[in-house]
Amino acid sequence: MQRDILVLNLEEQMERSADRQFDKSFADCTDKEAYYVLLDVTNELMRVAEPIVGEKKIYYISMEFLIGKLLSNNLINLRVYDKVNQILRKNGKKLADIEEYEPEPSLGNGGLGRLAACFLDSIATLKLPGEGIGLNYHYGLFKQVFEKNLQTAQKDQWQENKSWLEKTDTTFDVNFGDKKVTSRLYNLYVCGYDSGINKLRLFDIETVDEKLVKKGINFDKTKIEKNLTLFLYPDDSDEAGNLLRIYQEYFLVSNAAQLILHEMKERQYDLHKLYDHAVIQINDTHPTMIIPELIRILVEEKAFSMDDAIKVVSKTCAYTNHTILAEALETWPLAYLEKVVPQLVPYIKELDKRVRAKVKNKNVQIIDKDKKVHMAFIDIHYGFSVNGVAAIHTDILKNTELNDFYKLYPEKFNNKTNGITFRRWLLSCNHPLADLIADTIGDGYKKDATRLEDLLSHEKDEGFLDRLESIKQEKKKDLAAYIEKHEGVQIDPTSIYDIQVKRLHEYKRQQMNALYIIHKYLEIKNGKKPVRPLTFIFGAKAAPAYVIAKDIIHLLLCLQEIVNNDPDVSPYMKVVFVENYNVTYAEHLIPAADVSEQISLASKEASGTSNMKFMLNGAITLGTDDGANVEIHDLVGDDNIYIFGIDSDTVIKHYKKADYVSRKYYEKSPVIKEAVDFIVSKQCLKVGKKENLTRLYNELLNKDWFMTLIDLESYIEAKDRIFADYEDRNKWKHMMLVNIAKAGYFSSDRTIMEYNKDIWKLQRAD
Ligand code: Z15
Repeated sequence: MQRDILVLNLEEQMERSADRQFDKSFADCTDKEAYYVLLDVTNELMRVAEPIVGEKKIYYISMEFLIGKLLSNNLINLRVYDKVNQILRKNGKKLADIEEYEPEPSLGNGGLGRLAACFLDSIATLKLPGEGIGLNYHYGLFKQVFEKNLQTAQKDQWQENKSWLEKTDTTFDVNFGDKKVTSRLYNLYVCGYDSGINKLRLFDIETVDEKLVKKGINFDKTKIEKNLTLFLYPDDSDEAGNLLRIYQEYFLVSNAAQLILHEMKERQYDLHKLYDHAVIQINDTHPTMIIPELIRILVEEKAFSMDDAIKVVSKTCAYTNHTILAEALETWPLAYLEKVVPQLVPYIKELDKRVRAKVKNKNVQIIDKDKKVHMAFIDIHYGFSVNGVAAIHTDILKNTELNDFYKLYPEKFNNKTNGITFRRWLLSCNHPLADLIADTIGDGYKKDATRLEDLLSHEKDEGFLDRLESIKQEKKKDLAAYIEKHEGVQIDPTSIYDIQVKRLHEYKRQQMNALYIIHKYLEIKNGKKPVRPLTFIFGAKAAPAYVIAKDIIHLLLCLQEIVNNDPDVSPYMKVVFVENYNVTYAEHLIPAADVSEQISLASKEASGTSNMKFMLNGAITLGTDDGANVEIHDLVGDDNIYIFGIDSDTVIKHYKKADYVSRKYYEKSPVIKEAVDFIVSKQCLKVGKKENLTRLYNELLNKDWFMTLIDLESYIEAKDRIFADYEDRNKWKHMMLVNIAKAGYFSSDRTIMEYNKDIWKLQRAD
């Protein structure tokens, strides 16, 4: 009721807020002031919305929640988006301009963090009681700045006095081996689409000292009281941690455990039945210490026997694995844990002892012979569910990577193919497309994404197909303007937009895309011009400590300089590496894409999620049969996707036999040789640094751990073919239609329904 009144009087609310905050009428507010007005009234609407409650709750614990800007999304989910836009128009304002002033909370690195954010949206939309538990980093993922064609990192200043965060009175003591800190809880309201409110709980400490930050993102790593929640770790899938990371992880789980047990007490639940009221989803191994921590508290403070504590906790915790890359599976030296969390060590040893008593196989022991603790193994032995994030990924876990565990606990293993929230990745970032779909098949698809298949009956509907094409064209124009504004580079909206955006990692093979660009450049130089201009767009951050990843960025920035400034070539192709790729940038890039680059080495990308976002927005996938690409391929069929390269079985065999020699491919193929050699050519060295380019060249020739060269020729073939097919406009529009129509499966609503059916078993709150 209260909500309805607020919505009815929205305009009045906005006027009042403008008057209170800025002492002027809303129409007189600058766009920045208008943002604070909308923030204020939207927060108010969320405060009065219905909380989602029930007997059992999911706690999604994660070191990362890459939530992105919240204004548009909250307006959509609160069902006031159209109304607000109407009021804005009346006052001579545009939401797009106002949103530019909203800082993006980049509290995650990439896929894993963004997935957590999509899941919160779907959990709330499906009216499942649940919350996210994470950290309130003062600086999110670093801001990327290019200098002399190199990546540099600056701190990301996202927090402002007025924000979506609600400061609470809840504080907890957190004890480390050598110090004690006090936490404070902040709430961020998560509203589902046309449903109720859940919360994201973000913990912080008050003693953080932002002055600790020196040049760029450097700071004193030893002053834990001052730096604990200062920064999000800028590592994605590898290069992780040290002591500070363990302090952060324990800070997270200690707070989570206290919050959960506090809620159980408030509701007077019997802790022996914890699993009837709480299910904890452990997002990668980062929050694994929640298991020994809960066992410790139950034993030491709640008079549980060790047996009972282990039983109850094991029935409460479930683990999601997001990678098979060995370097990303956390193993902490026992000595580190003894320093940071000595109170957990006896429990970890006890868990290890019980495994040793039960199984002989040394490969499944928690503490190995080098006294390293395998965090994933704690999750698998002492959680009730282990899931991978795409069908092929789960198969690899079962049959290869975690096979010894699968043989022990076949019943624990299950697959949950990732998904994305259509509210952000369609309704919010591509309104015209969402409207066209609603005009064509009704808006049932907004709550049941599988209804998108109804579009298939419009495959001969020329009116529809033409509108589809013109919306893509409109989005390509918008992106050209955005890129011109932010990068100072002009691109041609009639060219083909080929886009690869994701973290920079060798396994994702941006270097292969670079080699194609070199190949195309040389072809054009030799007089072979493409029928239509091509625009190659990249966005990616490299972990600051990941040297080769930064070298790949360097190469691409050098290519951008060479290609765009060459008058023989630039009319036919352009390269743009956008600076500081983040969720906001993704929302501009993805709707404008023609070709979606998903070219990881088969078996290495657990799932990928941008592949789904591109597909939903009508881009065609050029990819390997890896991660969720496999499922996209199955859904759209051979005719609506471009698959190339060796398959995952072949890759795994090469690793097993250790028989991949990249130089062989270089020596055999003049095309490959020419492209690789260009990296250290005079032309490249003129705009780039010898050290970086030579290092990358040598890496490709002597190591190439992710097998770029084995796939390069088949990549070139497939990519030339997809560009040629773009000219068959009817065929292309039909492919767009099929991709959009089949994207419904990748709604995170579907993913969450599966988590709930198989793992969480919560009641919907209605
Ligand atoms: C990360 O973003 C992913 C896995 C990790 O182990 C870490 Cl530390 C970060 C990604 C996967 O690389 C990607 O394939 C997957 O789609 C995503 O998690 C969400 O599951």
